[in-house]
Amino acid sequence: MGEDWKPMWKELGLDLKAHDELLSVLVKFYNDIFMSQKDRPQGMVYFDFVMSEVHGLRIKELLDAKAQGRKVIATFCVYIPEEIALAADAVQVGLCGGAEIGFNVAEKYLPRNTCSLIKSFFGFSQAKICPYFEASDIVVGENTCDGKKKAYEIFKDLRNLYVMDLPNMKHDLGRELLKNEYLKYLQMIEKLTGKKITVESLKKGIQISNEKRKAISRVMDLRKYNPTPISGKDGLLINQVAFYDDPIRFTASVNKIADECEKRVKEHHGVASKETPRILVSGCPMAVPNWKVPHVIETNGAVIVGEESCVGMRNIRNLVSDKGNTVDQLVDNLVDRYFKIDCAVFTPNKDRLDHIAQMAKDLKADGVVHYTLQFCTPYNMESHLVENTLSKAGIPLLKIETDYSMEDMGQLNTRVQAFVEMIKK
Ligand code: BJ8
Repeated sequence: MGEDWKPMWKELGLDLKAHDELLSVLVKFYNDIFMSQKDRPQGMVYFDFVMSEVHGLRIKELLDAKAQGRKVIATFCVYIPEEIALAADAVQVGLCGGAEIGFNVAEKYLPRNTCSLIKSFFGFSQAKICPYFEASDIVVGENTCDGKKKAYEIFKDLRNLYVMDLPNMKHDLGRELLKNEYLKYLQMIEKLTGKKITVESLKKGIQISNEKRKAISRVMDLRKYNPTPISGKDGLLINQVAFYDDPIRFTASVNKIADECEKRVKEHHGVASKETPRILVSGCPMAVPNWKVPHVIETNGAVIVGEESCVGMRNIRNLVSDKGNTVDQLVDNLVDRYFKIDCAVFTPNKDRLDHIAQMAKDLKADGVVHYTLQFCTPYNMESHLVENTLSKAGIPLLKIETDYSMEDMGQLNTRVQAFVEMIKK
């Protein structure tokens, strides 16, 4: 980090000692995992910079935005439409939740057998080490898995929290529920920001979010080529940064890297040889700095060519139409897109099974690694159906159930190594 951000962190009320420890671990982790990669696209320099300033310059930007009267909305789920925040000139950010930090504090509130993602968001906030949290005006939760749902009940006493209800089934009543929830949410955001959302402002929000999705999709689509122009770790990083960065600046940077990757594809310039086994990773979201499994895969002789995840394809698939003359029509368009998200909390969830098989085919994956967090019932249960689907399609699968600790690294390395050997051409 270029500047001394300590006064800013102090003002935000962070625990400076614990935060310093976190940063020193993260910097080492980042250097080992990302900077050790060879032949990365030049454009990744931007993402390295964003990550180096993720608790510095970006937080300063959020505080500057607040000083200008804008609000900061912190979210945990890709069902919360950024378009609405943008329409009210607010800033939407995803919250930290990818490291085994503050678990001792989190376990004072939550059972030990809670998934790492939930424990991590609790831990980060309660241990006072997440500046995004401290900078936010409101935290928006959602009624998805039981773990999150019940955790928010505890969390509401600790924070300014808004919880959105979500349907569990994709029928007409479910769609109606989602639309009502989005309309209610829109009103809440108007009240919070003091800004009226108009047809024009919502269209602008839709366009900004669509451009972001289109840019990420350009890069992700190029990974189908062999050799693939970008590593899985860098692909994941782009998907992760999407939740923190300014959307317009982010989109421009991603488009630049897409141009570079297109050129690489034309020149057959890849990050791994053509013979390298190609893997699609599917399952639970991987929030920053959860890079464990991708690192294990890519240091065991394979390359990741796609992420079937909310920090991946689920966040960018399908655009929102900006056609409509009323806010209500535009909210309908939002529902059209978001209702298609194939999160495992929905039942039945055949779309996700089809998407995994289709992605594996489109990206020419030699195998799929299904990644779940321990105690994540929706994704763990659904992995059985994923296995059946992929087995019918003749696509090899490795199921990994893990957490944020490093205790199973030895076992993971052995299992991934054996899987990579098996799928070698
Ligand atoms: S749309 S995946 S972001 S809910 S890993 S907390 S499911 S027990 S994160 Fe998610 Fe929205 Fe769905 Fe995506 Fe629960 Fe599982 Fe933990 Fe999870």
